Amino acid sequence: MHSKLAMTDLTIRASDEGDDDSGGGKDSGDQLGVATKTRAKPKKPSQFKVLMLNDDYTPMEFVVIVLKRFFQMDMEQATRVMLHVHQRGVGVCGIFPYEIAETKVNQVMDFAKQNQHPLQCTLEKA
Ligand code: TYC
Repeated sequence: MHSKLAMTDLTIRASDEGDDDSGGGKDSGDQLGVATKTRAKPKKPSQFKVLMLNDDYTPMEFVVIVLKRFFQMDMEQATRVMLHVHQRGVGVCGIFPYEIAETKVNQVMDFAKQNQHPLQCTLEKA
């Protein structure tokens, strides 16, 4: 993950003034007392798990279709995750930034509703 770094606040460094380079580096102050600190690290976007919940009515085949269609799983992965959810009650479909996770939950819920299955899908902070 890369983040934009940070010399946006027009900091003045010793080297910009034709001064010596007293070995300070860009984050140490200099003798003129000019602010030379770079901005604190931007936070990386937080991640969210997309969870699939078990129920008694949604066909196993439908859950496999969902996992293949919306989470790019192959038949083997999708079957393994579906069986895990069937046996344990809940399972992780994937981990994504918030907006992508939310979109996937909505896509799954819409697709289940269109097909009249009670399948439930939700988000949880990773
Ligand atoms: N328990 C369902 C059945 O026996 C299958 C199922 C698996 C449903 C996973 C939902 O998220 C689910 N038909």
